Amino acid sequence: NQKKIGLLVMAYGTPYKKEDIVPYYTAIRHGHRPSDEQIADLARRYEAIGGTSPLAELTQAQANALEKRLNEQQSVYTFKAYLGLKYIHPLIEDAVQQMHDDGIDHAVSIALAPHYSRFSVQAYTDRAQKKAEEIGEFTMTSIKSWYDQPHFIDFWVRSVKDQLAKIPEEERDQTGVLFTAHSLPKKILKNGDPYPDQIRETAEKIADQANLLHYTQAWQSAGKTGDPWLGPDVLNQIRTLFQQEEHFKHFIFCPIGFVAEHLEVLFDNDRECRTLVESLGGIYHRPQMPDTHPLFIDALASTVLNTFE
Ligand code: FEC
Repeated sequence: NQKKIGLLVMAYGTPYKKEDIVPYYTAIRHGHRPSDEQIADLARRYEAIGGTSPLAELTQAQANALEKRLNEQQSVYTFKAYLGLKYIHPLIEDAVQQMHDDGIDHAVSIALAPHYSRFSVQAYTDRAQKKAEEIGEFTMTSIKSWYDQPHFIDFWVRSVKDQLAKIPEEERDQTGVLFTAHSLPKKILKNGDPYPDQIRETAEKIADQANLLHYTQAWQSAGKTGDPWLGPDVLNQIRTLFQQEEHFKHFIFCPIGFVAEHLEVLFDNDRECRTLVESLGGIYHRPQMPDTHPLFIDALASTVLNTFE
Protein backbone atom coordinates (compact mmCIF):
# COMPACT_ATOMS: atom_id res chain seq x y z
CA ASN A 1 0.00 0.00 0.00
CA GLN A 2 1.62 3.24 -1.16
CA LYS A 3 1.74 6.17 1.22
CA LYS A 4 -0.44 9.06 0.11
CA ILE A 5 1.40 12.38 -0.07
CA GLY A 6 -0.33 15.73 -0.46
CA LEU A 7 1.11 17.96 -3.13
CA LEU A 8 0.26 21.57 -2.40
CA VAL A 9 0.61 23.49 -5.65
CA MET A 10 0.55 27.16 -4.73
CA ALA A 11 -0.04 29.92 -7.27
CA TYR A 12 -1.11 33.54 -7.54
CA GLY A 13 -4.67 33.07 -8.76
CA THR A 14 -6.64 35.23 -11.16
CA PRO A 15 -10.26 36.46 -11.39
CA TYR A 16 -12.48 33.70 -12.88
CA LYS A 17 -15.00 36.29 -14.09
CA LYS A 18 -15.36 40.07 -14.24
CA GLU A 19 -17.19 40.27 -10.89
CA ASP A 20 -14.16 38.72 -9.17
CA ILE A 21 -11.86 41.61 -10.12
CA VAL A 22 -12.74 43.89 -7.15
CA PRO A 23 -12.42 41.25 -4.38
CA TYR A 24 -9.27 39.84 -6.03
CA TYR A 25 -7.58 43.23 -6.32
CA THR A 26 -8.67 44.07 -2.75
CA ALA A 27 -7.03 40.85 -1.55
CA ILE A 28 -3.79 41.76 -3.39
CA ARG A 29 -3.92 45.10 -1.52
CA HIS A 30 -4.22 43.22 1.81
CA GLY A 31 -7.90 44.03 2.26
CA HIS A 32 -7.77 47.69 1.15
CA ARG A 33 -10.11 48.39 -1.76
CA PRO A 34 -8.13 50.05 -4.59
CA SER A 35 -9.48 53.32 -6.03
CA ASP A 36 -12.20 53.16 -8.69
CA GLU A 37 -9.63 54.40 -11.17
CA GLN A 38 -7.21 51.58 -10.34
CA ILE A 39 -10.00 49.02 -10.57
CA ALA A 40 -11.10 50.39 -13.93
CA ASP A 41 -7.51 50.26 -15.15
CA LEU A 42 -7.14 46.59 -14.15
CA ALA A 43 -10.52 45.71 -15.70
CA ARG A 44 -9.38 47.42 -18.91
CA ARG A 45 -6.19 45.30 -18.98
CA TYR A 46 -8.15 42.05 -18.51
CA GLU A 47 -10.54 43.26 -21.23
CA ALA A 48 -7.56 43.79 -23.55
CA ILE A 49 -6.49 40.14 -23.18
CA GLY A 50 -10.00 38.80 -23.81
CA GLY A 51 -11.96 39.49 -20.60
CA THR A 52 -10.23 37.07 -18.24
CA SER A 53 -6.79 35.52 -18.01
CA PRO A 54 -5.93 32.00 -19.22
CA LEU A 55 -4.06 31.58 -15.91
CA ALA A 56 -6.85 29.79 -13.98
CA GLU A 57 -7.02 26.98 -16.50
CA LEU A 58 -3.25 26.79 -16.92
CA THR A 59 -2.52 26.58 -13.19
CA GLN A 60 -4.99 23.68 -12.87
CA ALA A 61 -3.45 21.98 -15.89
CA GLN A 62 0.05 22.38 -14.41
CA ALA A 63 -1.04 20.85 -11.10
CA ASN A 64 -2.71 17.92 -12.89
CA ALA A 65 0.32 17.31 -15.12
CA LEU A 66 2.69 17.42 -12.13
CA GLU A 67 0.60 14.93 -10.15
CA LYS A 68 0.49 12.58 -13.13
CA ARG A 69 4.23 12.83 -13.78
CA LEU A 70 5.12 12.21 -10.12
CA ASN A 71 2.95 9.09 -10.02
CA GLU A 72 4.53 7.81 -13.25
CA GLN A 73 8.08 8.42 -12.09
CA GLN A 74 8.08 6.40 -8.88
CA SER A 75 5.97 3.80 -7.08
CA VAL A 76 6.74 4.38 -3.39
CA TYR A 77 4.18 7.14 -2.89
CA THR A 78 0.88 8.22 -4.39
CA PHE A 79 0.81 11.97 -4.88
CA LYS A 80 -2.45 13.88 -4.80
CA ALA A 81 -2.32 17.48 -5.97
CA TYR A 82 -4.30 20.28 -4.32
CA LEU A 83 -4.35 23.79 -5.72
CA GLY A 84 -3.83 26.52 -3.12
CA LEU A 85 -4.09 30.09 -4.39
CA LYS A 86 -2.89 33.33 -2.86
CA TYR A 87 -5.66 35.77 -3.71
CA ILE A 88 -8.73 33.79 -4.77
CA HIS A 89 -10.39 30.44 -4.04
CA PRO A 90 -9.35 27.69 -3.57
CA LEU A 91 -7.17 29.46 -0.97
CA ILE A 92 -3.95 27.96 0.37
CA GLU A 93 -5.49 27.39 3.82
CA ASP A 94 -8.52 25.60 2.38
CA ALA A 95 -6.28 23.28 0.37
CA VAL A 96 -4.31 22.30 3.50
CA GLN A 97 -7.56 21.68 5.38
CA GLN A 98 -8.83 19.53 2.50
CA MET A 99 -5.68 17.39 2.59
CA HIS A 100 -6.18 16.76 6.28
CA ASP A 101 -9.87 15.94 5.74
CA ASP A 102 -8.79 13.45 3.07
CA GLY A 103 -6.63 11.62 5.61
CA ILE A 104 -3.25 12.97 4.49
CA ASP A 105 -0.60 13.63 7.16
CA HIS A 106 2.39 14.69 5.03
CA ALA A 107 2.58 17.15 2.17
CA VAL A 108 5.12 18.87 -0.04
CA SER A 109 4.41 22.45 -1.03
CA ILE A 110 5.73 24.06 -4.19
CA ALA A 111 5.00 27.56 -5.51
CA LEU A 112 4.58 28.03 -9.23
CA ALA A 113 7.21 30.76 -9.13
CA PRO A 114 10.85 29.80 -9.72
CA HIS A 115 12.61 32.39 -7.56
CA TYR A 116 12.50 32.86 -3.82
CA SER A 117 11.60 36.14 -2.21
CA ARG A 118 10.32 36.87 1.25
CA PHE A 119 7.56 38.80 -0.57
CA SER A 120 6.53 36.05 -2.94
CA VAL A 121 7.32 32.40 -2.12
CA GLN A 122 7.79 32.97 1.63
CA ALA A 123 4.36 34.58 1.84
CA TYR A 124 2.79 31.49 0.24
CA THR A 125 4.78 29.14 2.51
CA ASP A 126 4.01 30.98 5.74
CA ARG A 127 0.29 30.67 5.13
CA ALA A 128 0.54 26.96 4.34
CA GLN A 129 2.76 26.16 7.33
CA LYS A 130 0.60 28.20 9.71
CA LYS A 131 -2.47 26.24 8.66
CA ALA A 132 -0.59 22.93 8.97
CA GLU A 133 0.46 23.85 12.52
CA GLU A 134 -3.11 24.76 13.43
CA ILE A 135 -4.30 21.37 12.24
CA GLY A 136 -1.51 19.55 14.09
CA GLU A 137 -0.07 16.08 13.37
CA PHE A 138 0.43 17.25 9.84
CA THR A 139 3.88 17.84 8.40
CA MET A 140 4.76 19.76 5.29
CA THR A 141 8.06 20.14 3.46
CA SER A 142 8.12 23.50 1.69
CA ILE A 143 10.28 23.98 -1.38
CA LYS A 144 11.82 27.46 -1.44
CA SER A 145 13.00 27.81 -5.04
CA TRP A 146 13.75 25.73 -8.10
CA TYR A 147 15.05 28.28 -10.63
CA ASP A 148 18.31 26.34 -11.09
CA GLN A 149 16.67 22.97 -11.86
CA PRO A 150 18.44 21.91 -15.10
CA HIS A 151 15.21 21.03 -16.99
CA PHE A 152 13.84 24.50 -16.25
CA ILE A 153 16.99 26.18 -17.56
CA ASP A 154 16.91 23.83 -20.54
CA PHE A 155 13.31 24.81 -21.30
CA TRP A 156 14.36 28.45 -21.73
CA VAL A 157 17.59 27.59 -23.56
CA ARG A 158 15.59 25.68 -26.17
CA SER A 159 12.93 28.40 -26.34
CA VAL A 160 15.47 31.15 -27.01
CA LYS A 161 17.27 29.03 -29.58
CA ASP A 162 13.95 28.33 -31.36
CA GLN A 163 13.28 32.06 -31.55
CA LEU A 164 16.80 32.78 -32.83
CA ALA A 165 16.42 30.10 -35.49
CA LYS A 166 13.41 31.97 -36.91
CA ILE A 167 15.45 35.15 -37.36
CA PRO A 168 17.35 35.38 -40.68
CA GLU A 169 20.96 34.30 -40.11
CA GLU A 170 22.48 37.62 -41.13
CA GLU A 171 20.33 39.42 -38.53
CA ARG A 172 21.09 37.18 -35.56
CA ASP A 173 23.91 39.34 -34.27
CA GLN A 174 21.47 42.25 -34.34
CA THR A 175 19.33 40.48 -31.76
CA GLY A 176 19.06 41.34 -28.08
CA VAL A 177 17.54 39.01 -25.49
CA LEU A 178 15.77 40.56 -22.49
CA PHE A 179 15.27 38.44 -19.39
CA THR A 180 12.54 39.88 -17.20
CA ALA A 181 10.91 39.19 -13.86
CA HIS A 182 8.31 40.93 -11.73
CA SER A 183 9.77 43.93 -9.95
CA LEU A 184 9.51 44.14 -6.16
CA PRO A 185 9.80 47.11 -3.81
CA LYS A 186 13.45 48.11 -3.32
CA LYS A 187 13.13 47.68 0.43
CA ILE A 188 13.54 43.88 -0.02
CA LEU A 189 17.27 44.53 -0.56
CA LYS A 190 17.72 45.74 3.00
CA ASN A 191 17.17 42.24 4.37
CA GLY A 192 19.42 40.54 1.83
CA ASP A 193 16.57 38.98 -0.15
CA PRO A 194 18.03 36.48 -2.68
CA TYR A 195 15.41 37.29 -5.36
CA PRO A 196 17.52 39.62 -7.56
CA ASP A 197 20.55 37.31 -7.42
CA GLN A 198 18.51 34.22 -8.31
CA ILE A 199 17.05 36.00 -11.33
CA ARG A 200 20.47 37.20 -12.47
CA GLU A 201 21.81 33.66 -12.09
CA THR A 202 18.91 32.24 -14.14
CA ALA A 203 19.56 34.73 -16.95
CA GLU A 204 23.30 33.97 -16.91
CA LYS A 205 22.80 30.20 -17.04
CA ILE A 206 20.38 30.46 -19.98
CA ALA A 207 22.58 32.95 -21.83
CA ASP A 208 25.65 30.80 -21.28
CA GLN A 209 24.03 27.57 -22.45
CA ALA A 210 22.36 29.23 -25.44
CA ASN A 211 25.60 31.04 -26.39
CA LEU A 212 23.88 34.41 -26.45
CA LEU A 213 25.85 37.35 -27.78
CA HIS A 214 23.70 40.14 -26.44
CA TYR A 215 21.47 39.85 -23.44
CA THR A 216 20.33 41.97 -20.56
CA GLN A 217 18.04 41.79 -17.57
CA ALA A 218 15.18 44.11 -16.60
CA TRP A 219 12.21 44.32 -14.25
CA GLN A 220 8.60 44.47 -15.30
CA SER A 221 5.08 45.05 -13.97
CA ALA A 222 6.17 47.23 -11.01
CA GLY A 223 3.31 48.25 -8.71
CA LYS A 224 1.87 51.72 -8.90
CA THR A 225 2.66 52.54 -5.29
CA GLY A 226 4.62 55.39 -3.70
CA ASP A 227 7.79 53.50 -2.77
CA PRO A 228 10.68 52.80 -5.16
CA TRP A 229 10.77 49.47 -7.05
CA LEU A 230 13.71 47.46 -8.40
CA GLY A 231 14.92 48.80 -11.76
CA PRO A 232 15.72 49.19 -14.57
CA ASP A 233 12.14 48.88 -15.72
CA VAL A 234 11.87 46.90 -18.96
CA LEU A 235 10.40 49.85 -20.90
CA ASN A 236 13.34 52.07 -19.92
CA GLN A 237 15.72 49.25 -20.71
CA ILE A 238 14.26 48.98 -24.23
CA ARG A 239 14.85 52.73 -24.77
CA THR A 240 18.41 52.44 -23.42
CA LEU A 241 19.18 49.55 -25.77
CA PHE A 242 17.94 51.51 -28.76
CA GLN A 243 20.07 54.50 -27.76
CA GLN A 244 23.24 52.51 -27.18
CA GLU A 245 22.94 49.81 -29.80
CA GLU A 246 21.19 51.36 -32.76
CA HIS A 247 21.97 48.33 -34.84
CA PHE A 248 19.68 46.04 -32.81
CA LYS A 249 16.76 44.92 -34.90
CA HIS A 250 15.25 41.98 -33.02
CA PHE A 251 14.29 41.77 -29.35
CA ILE A 252 13.48 38.44 -27.74
CA PHE A 253 11.60 38.76 -24.43
CA CYS A 254 11.96 35.96 -21.88
CA PRO A 255 9.77 36.57 -18.80
CA ILE A 256 11.71 34.03 -16.70
CA GLY A 257 10.03 35.00 -13.43
CA PHE A 258 6.65 33.69 -14.61
CA VAL A 259 5.59 30.21 -15.69
CA ALA A 260 2.34 30.65 -17.64
CA GLU A 261 0.60 32.79 -20.21
CA HIS A 262 -1.19 35.42 -18.12
CA LEU A 263 -1.95 39.12 -17.76
CA GLU A 264 1.58 40.27 -16.95
CA VAL A 265 2.95 38.52 -20.05
CA LEU A 266 0.01 38.99 -22.43
CA PHE A 267 -0.43 42.65 -21.55
CA ASP A 268 2.81 44.02 -20.06
CA ASN A 269 5.05 42.18 -22.52
CA ASP A 270 2.93 41.45 -25.58
CA ARG A 271 1.18 44.86 -25.58
CA GLU A 272 3.39 47.40 -23.82
CA CYS A 273 6.84 46.08 -24.71
CA ARG A 274 5.77 45.18 -28.23
CA THR A 275 4.29 48.63 -28.85
CA LEU A 276 7.46 50.38 -27.68
CA VAL A 277 9.80 48.08 -29.63
CA GLU A 278 7.78 48.52 -32.81
CA SER A 279 7.50 52.31 -32.37
CA LEU A 280 11.31 52.40 -32.27
CA GLY A 281 11.54 50.30 -35.43
CA GLY A 282 12.42 46.94 -33.86
CA ILE A 283 10.83 43.51 -34.11
CA TYR A 284 9.30 41.88 -31.02
CA HIS A 285 9.62 38.17 -30.25
CA ARG A 286 8.40 36.26 -27.21
CA PRO A 287 8.60 32.48 -26.77
CA GLN A 288 5.67 30.49 -25.41
CA MET A 289 5.63 30.32 -21.59
CA PRO A 290 6.38 26.98 -19.82
CA ASP A 291 2.65 26.15 -19.21
CA THR A 292 2.50 22.33 -19.32
CA HIS A 293 5.60 21.71 -21.43
CA PRO A 294 7.05 18.27 -20.49
CA LEU A 295 10.48 19.72 -19.69
CA PHE A 296 8.91 22.19 -17.30
CA ILE A 297 6.74 19.56 -15.61
CA ASP A 298 9.84 17.34 -15.29
CA ALA A 299 11.67 20.22 -13.60
CA LEU A 300 8.91 20.52 -11.01
CA ALA A 301 8.66 16.75 -10.53
CA SER A 302 12.41 16.39 -9.93
CA THR A 303 12.29 19.23 -7.42
CA VAL A 304 9.47 17.54 -5.50
CA LEU A 305 11.14 14.10 -5.54
CA ASN A 306 14.41 15.60 -4.26
CA THR A 307 12.69 16.45 -0.98
CA PHE A 308 12.43 12.68 -0.25
CA GLU A 309 16.16 12.02 -0.53
O1 FEC B 1 -4.45 37.35 -13.73
C1 FEC B 1 -3.38 37.13 -14.30
O2 FEC B 1 -3.31 36.59 -15.40
C2 FEC B 1 -2.09 37.57 -13.68
C3 FEC B 1 -1.96 37.08 -12.29
C4 FEC B 1 -0.71 37.63 -11.59
C5 FEC B 1 0.48 36.95 -11.43
C6 FEC B 1 1.35 37.80 -10.66
C7 FEC B 1 2.62 37.45 -10.28
C8 FEC B 1 3.42 38.15 -9.42
N1 FEC B 1 3.07 39.32 -8.78
C9 FEC B 1 4.11 39.69 -7.97
C10 FEC B 1 4.15 40.78 -7.14
C11 FEC B 1 3.20 41.78 -7.10
C12 FEC B 1 3.28 42.97 -6.30
C13 FEC B 1 2.17 43.73 -6.57
C14 FEC B 1 1.38 43.02 -7.52
C15 FEC B 1 0.17 43.43 -8.05
C16 FEC B 1 -0.63 42.70 -8.90
C17 FEC B 1 -1.93 43.13 -9.40
C18 FEC B 1 -2.41 42.11 -10.22
C19 FEC B 1 -1.42 41.07 -10.22
N2 FEC B 1 -0.38 41.46 -9.41
FE1 FEC B 1 1.31 40.35 -9.03
N3 FEC B 1 0.69 38.96 -10.38
C20 FEC B 1 -0.57 38.90 -10.95
C21 FEC B 1 -1.55 39.88 -10.89
N4 FEC B 1 2.02 41.83 -7.83
C22 FEC B 1 -3.73 42.08 -10.97
C23 FEC B 1 -2.60 44.45 -9.03
C24 FEC B 1 -2.70 45.42 -10.15
C25 FEC B 1 -1.38 45.70 -10.78
O3 FEC B 1 -0.53 46.30 -10.10
O4 FEC B 1 -1.25 45.29 -11.92
C26 FEC B 1 1.83 45.10 -5.99
C27 FEC B 1 0.80 45.04 -4.94
C28 FEC B 1 0.30 46.42 -4.67
O5 FEC B 1 -0.40 46.94 -5.54
O6 FEC B 1 0.67 46.94 -3.62
C29 FEC B 1 4.42 43.28 -5.31
C30 FEC B 1 5.19 38.71 -8.10
C31 FEC B 1 4.76 37.77 -9.01
C32 FEC B 1 5.56 36.53 -9.53
C33 FEC B 1 5.64 35.47 -8.49
C34 FEC B 1 4.33 34.77 -8.25
O7 FEC B 1 3.66 34.35 -9.24
O8 FEC B 1 3.98 34.62 -7.08
C35 FEC B 1 6.53 38.76 -7.38
C36 FEC B 1 0.82 35.57 -11.92
